[in-house]
Parts: sequence; structure tokens; C-alpha cells
Amino acid sequence: MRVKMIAAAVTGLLAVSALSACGGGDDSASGDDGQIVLGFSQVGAESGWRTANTKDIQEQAAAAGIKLQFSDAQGKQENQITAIRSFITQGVDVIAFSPVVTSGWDAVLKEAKDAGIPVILTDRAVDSTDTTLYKTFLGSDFVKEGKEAGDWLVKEEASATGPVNVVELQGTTGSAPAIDRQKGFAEAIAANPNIKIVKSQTGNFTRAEGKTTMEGFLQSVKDIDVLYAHNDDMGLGAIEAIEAAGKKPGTDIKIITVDAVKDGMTALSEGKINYIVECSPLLGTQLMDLVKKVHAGETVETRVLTEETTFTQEQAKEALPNRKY
Ligand code: GYE
Repeated sequence: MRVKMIAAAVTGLLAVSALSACGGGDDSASGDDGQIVLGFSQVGAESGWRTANTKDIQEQAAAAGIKLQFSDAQGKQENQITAIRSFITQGVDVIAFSPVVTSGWDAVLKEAKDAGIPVILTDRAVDSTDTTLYKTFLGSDFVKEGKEAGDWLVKEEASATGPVNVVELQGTTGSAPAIDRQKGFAEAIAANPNIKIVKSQTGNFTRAEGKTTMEGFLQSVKDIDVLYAHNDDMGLGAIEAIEAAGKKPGTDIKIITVDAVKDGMTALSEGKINYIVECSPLLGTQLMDLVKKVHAGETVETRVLTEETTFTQEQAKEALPNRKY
């Protein structure tokens, strides 16, 4: 727990008093028996990835003996800012959060810094130029994920003689994974001038919006050859739209997604998706390790990457039985 030092001048004398954040019985930021208190602000519950991520963080906090104050922002930045401010007021030991969008964090991060509470970015990055506002960023390389998706398509279409029309379902507008997965993919497909993105729109990382946005694509674009979806859930929603339009997902329209959650891997093994780039939601163990280190005042790497792979349909069949999420 964090000890707050408050200095006050009392009738000409300097009185120094130490207030312990764990002193009061009903102080919600107190950990039992010296437990570290972690305030965590989650994006929401938009996808299978997010659900697995939340579960892992809750389980690993418990396993590490860390008291978790968990707050679900329901996809809204203002809710995350409110949650972070409340963590500061409560005097938690460490704050971690997965920023819904990249911009607009400087003020609240400065408040945490001024209060002496270390912040860890989990899963998604912020665009703050002042990198002293947080201790480290734990998560995937989303540009690399987009590039791997594009590289697969370039190989797949190596013998194409005519245009290959790609529609893109973007993640949440302004979020790090949407920005970076778009960038990496665009860079990779530049290697084959036949491959063109003919429509790109957000599906907000959800199945429902993936479906409706794909319905729009199917109505407005005549020849869709490929769908690139920034996550499995949007791809799965799009599959419903493609089937409803009388087309065969994975055959009439090739589908590439990112995440590799169980439902995505199942669709891949059934031939409805063609390729998935993995993005691991299991960040809990590494996060708790970082929480302990920054709390102890140790220096940590400013960027901690997670390890990931890619899956073809055959590889999905093999991996599915042992898939944890
Ligand atoms: O790919 C998507 C989720 O930030 C990596 O957010 C995460 C992404 C993930 O909603 O499914």
C-alpha cells in the first residue's frame, strides 16, 4: 500500500504527519495484510478477446495476491477517465488500463503522476508524447499483426492476373489496434498492385456491427474477393451476412481476421475463415509481474511485447482442442 506524506504548517510550527492509505477499515483501496492494490480500467466487453482478457487479469491478480479494483468502461473514454480519477482519489498503489482510443489521456495521466501512482498501459497504446506519464506498455505489436495478414494475402494471390478486391472491417475508430492493423496490412499488400482495398469501414470490434457493415459492403461492392477484419468477432458477424447473401464464406470470399479466439478458430477449421493472425489476450501473468516491480520502484522495460503466431485452416484443426480461450 502507498503511504501518503502530508506536510502542513500548524500555528507557525511545521507538523509532518504520515497517513497510511491502509489505516481506515473502510478504505476501499486498502489491501489486506499489505496486499498491493491495482486499479484496472478495462475497455468493455466488446469481443471474445476482451472477455478472455478480463478473465485472465482477474485470475492472475488473485493468483499473485494482488487486490484488483476492476472497472468496465463500456467502450467509453469518459468512463475510463472517471475510473482513473477515482483510483487516484482512493489512493490505489498501481493503475493499469487498456485505453479505448489513443488520444486524450495527457491530463488524467499527469494527475496520476502527480499523485505518485505508477501507470501501466495494458494491451493498447496512447499517443502522449510525454512517455514519463506511464511506466511501461504491455501488449502486442499490432502493425506486425496487420503486416502478417497482408503478407499471407500477397502469397495467396501471387498468381492473380486481375484485380483482387478487398473490403476491410476496421476496429474501433481511433483505437491503437485499428490504426496499426490497417497500417501494417496496407504496407504489406503494396507488394502486389492487383490487391486493392475497395471499401474500409469500422465494425467497432463487435459481431453485430461486423454483420451490419458487411451487409452494406455486399450491397455496394459488386465483386468482393477478400474480407480483412481487424478481429474475429467482426469476421464472424460478416460470415452471417455473407451466408445470408447466398455466398460461401472462405470460398466465394476469402476471410482474414486477427485474434484467434475459440469461435474464430472453429470457423477457421471449418473453412469459413482462411487465415487468422493471433493476438494473445493472456496478459495477466506479465501484468501482475510488472505491477509488483513498479510498486517496488524497480525499473522495467518501457515496452513489453507478447508472443504470437498465425494459423492456417490445418493448423487451427490441430490447435483447437488445446485452445484456452
Ligand atoms: O483484437 C479485439 C478487441 O485491443 C487487442 O480489442 C485488442 C483488441 C482485440 O476488442 O478483439
